[in-house]
Amino acid sequence: IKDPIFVTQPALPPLNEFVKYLEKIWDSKIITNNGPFHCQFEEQLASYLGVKYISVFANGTIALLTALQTLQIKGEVITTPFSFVATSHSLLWNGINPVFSDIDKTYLNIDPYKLESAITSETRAIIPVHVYGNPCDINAIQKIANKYDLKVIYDAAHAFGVKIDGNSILNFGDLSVLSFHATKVFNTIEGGAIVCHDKQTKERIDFLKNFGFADEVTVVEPGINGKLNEIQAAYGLLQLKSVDTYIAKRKNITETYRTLLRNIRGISYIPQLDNVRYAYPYFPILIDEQNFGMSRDEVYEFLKKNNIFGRRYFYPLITQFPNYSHLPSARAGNLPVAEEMAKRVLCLPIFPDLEISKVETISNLIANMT
Ligand code: T4K
Repeated sequence: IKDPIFVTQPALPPLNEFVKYLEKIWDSKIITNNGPFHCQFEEQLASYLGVKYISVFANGTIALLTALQTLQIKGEVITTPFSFVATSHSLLWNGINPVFSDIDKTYLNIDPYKLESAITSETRAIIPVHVYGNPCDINAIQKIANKYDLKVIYDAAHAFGVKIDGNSILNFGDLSVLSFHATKVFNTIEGGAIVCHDKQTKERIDFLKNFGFADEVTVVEPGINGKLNEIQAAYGLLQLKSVDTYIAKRKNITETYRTLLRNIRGISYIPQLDNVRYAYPYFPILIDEQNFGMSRDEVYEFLKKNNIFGRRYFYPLITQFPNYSHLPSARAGNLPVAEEMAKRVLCLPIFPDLEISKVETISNLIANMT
């Protein structure tokens, strides 16, 4: 392969269309602070996603921080070590103690059956992550949350457009947080959102993302600046028109990989459920060194030499970083499945403009590697 292929590449809206939106912004001189594009974007997003209330943000991390502020979470929060580090950083920034609980072997999401043993009298909430857009076991998690009176905030950074039995995954838990980063299925360059289920909470989130201002002279909370500007909101509106095409292309790539890598000893991937509508943000494979004959890192390096830049999301585990490694829940042996999966996983390139012939080349390379 001549030109490098990265794990992802953002899909961009048509430039001529974007210029038309820019002209409107230039004319109005409203460039941020809850402007017309921002309002329209929230409305259309809610309708596309099938959710009642959404508040868009400058990025997913500030949305996560604000979600915790919205519910005034303190004390301990249980989360997964198998995620992007922003998930647990949002806890440290809020002065909350993260408690890590292990993941399940099949979907690599937090394991509800192990979760209960991590609960203490200080636990206030759970932050599960729909890793790679695969839905968590939402019913089992909610049952535990109800039993112990805990809040559930889903890190849904990977779960844009995901539905279960036709219902948005974002309708579960108390809040869900999205990321619209350039590397995501739906991007506004940087961006994110919080989904909530009632008007009052939406209002509180909107205050919190605007310094806590309720009106010109009233500050009700120590809010932050989490606002998305008009240019990115306009870009987002254009992206919404194409997102179904992006998802269809990702689906085609996923199906090609699944077919071509199906019968390779030592390579497996995450199963799909019939009642889920996926958005295909990543294509992770799991490499079993004994059966495949090469370790995950050897495969990663081999592909790199061939100009194919996969990524080891999520290695290292969050619990291996210095801010977390000293925590009791990060101790060796507490998270055996996460530790094993972090050594085995490799995300292969997937993005709307990736040609199927390239997917075939990558799959053939893997098939003939050992
Ligand atoms: N929770 C979860 C579960 C998350 O995964 C994330 C973000 C968050 C929360 C936080 O949301 P945000 O605050 O980011 O909205 C990327 C992203 O920066 C990050 O958004 C994402 N998760 C994470 C999983 O991946 P890197 O360091 O891997 O990205 P980078 O810059 O190496 O990009 C990967 C490849 O994409 C590059 O090799 C080339 C290509 N690329 C990238 C960019 C930025 C492009 O072609 N064009 C581009 O503009 O973190």
